[in-house]
Amino acid sequence: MEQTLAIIKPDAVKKRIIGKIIQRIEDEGFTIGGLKMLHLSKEEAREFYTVHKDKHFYESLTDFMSSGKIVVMVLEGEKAISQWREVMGSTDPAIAKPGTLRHQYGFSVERNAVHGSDSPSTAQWEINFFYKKQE
Ligand code: DAT
Ligand code: MG
Repeated sequence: MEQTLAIIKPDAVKKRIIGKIIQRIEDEGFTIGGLKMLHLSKEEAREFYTVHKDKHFYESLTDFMSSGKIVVMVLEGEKAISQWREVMGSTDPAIAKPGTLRHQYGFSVERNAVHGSDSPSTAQWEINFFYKKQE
C-alpha cells in the first residue's frame, strides 16, 4: 500500500467540480485516507511549493494556490503515486491526454485543477505538511 497527496485546486473548487473529481478518485479504486478543505495563506503556499522557488512561475503559482479554498486528500492504493499522476495527466492541460482530469477540467498550465505528489519522498513530505497536526 502506498500513499500520495492529492489537491483539488482553487480553480476546480470555484468551478463546483469537487464532487466530479472525488467520484473519479473512487471509481479509479483509490481509498481516500484523509480529506479536508482549507485556504492556504500566501506564506503556506510558498512553503508547500518551495521546491519551485527559483522558477519564473513561483509567485504567480503561489498567488493562485492561496486565492481560494482547496481540498486536500491522502489517496491510498498499491501504486497510488503513479496511478494518481496518470489520472491527472500532464501538467499542461493542452497536452494532457483525453480522459485525464487536467484534459477535462484544466484551464492552463497554472490553473490545472489538481495536484499530485511525484515520488515516495515527496508524498511523505507533502502528507506531513498538511496532516502532521491532525488529531
Ligand atoms: P505537476 O503539478 O504536474 O507536478 P510541476 O511540479 O512541474 O507540475 O509544477 C507545479 C505546478 O506549478 C503545476 O501544477 C502548475 C505550475 N507550473 C508548472 N509549470 C508552469 C509553467 N511553465 N508556467 C506556469 N505555471 C507552471
Ligand atoms: Mg510536481
